[in-house]
Amino acid sequence: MATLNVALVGQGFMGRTHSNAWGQVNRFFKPPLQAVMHTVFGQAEENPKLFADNWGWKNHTTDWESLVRSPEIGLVDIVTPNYMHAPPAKAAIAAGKACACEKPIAGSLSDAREMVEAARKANVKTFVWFNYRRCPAVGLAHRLVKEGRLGDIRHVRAAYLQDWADDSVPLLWRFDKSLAGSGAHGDLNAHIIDMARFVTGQEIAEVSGAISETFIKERTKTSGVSSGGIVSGQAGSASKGPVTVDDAVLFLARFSGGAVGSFEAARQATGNQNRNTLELNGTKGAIKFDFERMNELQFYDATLPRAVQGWTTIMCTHGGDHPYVGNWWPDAHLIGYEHGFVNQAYDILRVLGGQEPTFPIPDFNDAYQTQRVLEAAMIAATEGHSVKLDQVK
Ligand code: NAI
Ligand code: SOE
Repeated sequence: MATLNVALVGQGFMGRTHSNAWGQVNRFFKPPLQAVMHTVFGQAEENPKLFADNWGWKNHTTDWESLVRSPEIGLVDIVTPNYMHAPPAKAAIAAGKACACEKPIAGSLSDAREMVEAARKANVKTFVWFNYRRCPAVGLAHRLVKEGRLGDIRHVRAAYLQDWADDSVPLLWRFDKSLAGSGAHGDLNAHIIDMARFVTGQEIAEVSGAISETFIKERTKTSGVSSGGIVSGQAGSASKGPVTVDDAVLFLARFSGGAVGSFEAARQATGNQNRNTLELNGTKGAIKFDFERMNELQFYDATLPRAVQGWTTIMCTHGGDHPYVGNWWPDAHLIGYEHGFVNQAYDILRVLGGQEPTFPIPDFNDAYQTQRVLEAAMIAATEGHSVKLDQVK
């Protein structure tokens, strides 16, 4: 069986999910290439040896620059903070490697553009981990829209609401514009912009009515490295520093196919812990997805006689009918957060092995389209006017 040597750059929260994905994918799927967990990079103080031993990486290093150029590596997978996506990605691409990168593709539109350009010139395959596309319920929503079951899409209602960022949380990299690019916007709106593009099959053509707010203006400084979660183990100190990103960004959008939509990303939306939702209303039907109930898709079939129209809850856990789940457990045995990443690892291996992915998988250019929407919304929020996407390059 042909193999692919994978290098992982970073070992924090996403380092753990991606390690789990590369470790599971060969067992649950039959990819055309078998993933080999070749080498993980971590910073010295993170103890990369311990991480490698725990997750099954054959080797570990504290030198990412040599790793991403190593002739032994076939795919470089990047799970560092947003400002640190472009440097390893460009180095890997220049060395002719396929490259997978966490979302948002970059902290800035210019970094994203350079990454796209580098990949185009080198003609290498690239991937971005918009993992919610790989939830079976989201895949089913994409399929229903494509089959015309919703008719013409009129409304898109997307919100990604979390509530972890109260004032006890210290000044993580996620609150620093120079490291993250933006706050909830790039972190969460990036996901729902991508999901909306994926499920509707439409591009966002214009953004307006944008609002950005930072409720907590300073936080206690922190030192040390990621403990593998978002905030756990990150103690603050006595001194404070400024928060330079948003806590919440909301905006409206017009889609290329005529739909209108709203987007909301928030980190202090008390009561919503990881509530990533998408609702579409079409001329023939509607769907609702909520990641807090990720195994379910709500479907409303408006072609049925009025007397029996109503929301149907579909449990997307049937192998013959729903994507990916047939490779996991017997029908109706639920899956969770980590499975989306394994499903994506499978589709990456399919593409690199010359096969079609289960569903379209975002490459750097695709993720750049999402980054343009993020940028348009920031311009709209800052300058107070609508922005047409063809003005944002
Ligand atoms: P984290 O802080 O837990 O881990 C970051 C890793 O990068 C650590 O190993 C750290 O040592 C390393 N790192 C930091 N600065 C570095 C530098 N200058 N040079 C080399 N290595 C450096 O961060 P987390 O949560 O894993 O996020 C990483 C990326 O994954 C971000 O782009 C984030 O937006 C994305 N993410 C995506 C998620 C998804 O659902 N797809 C979920 C969480 C994060
Ligand atoms: C924190 O907001 C976070 O981990 C994001 O970084 C991820 O992208 C999202 O999927 C879950 O929440």
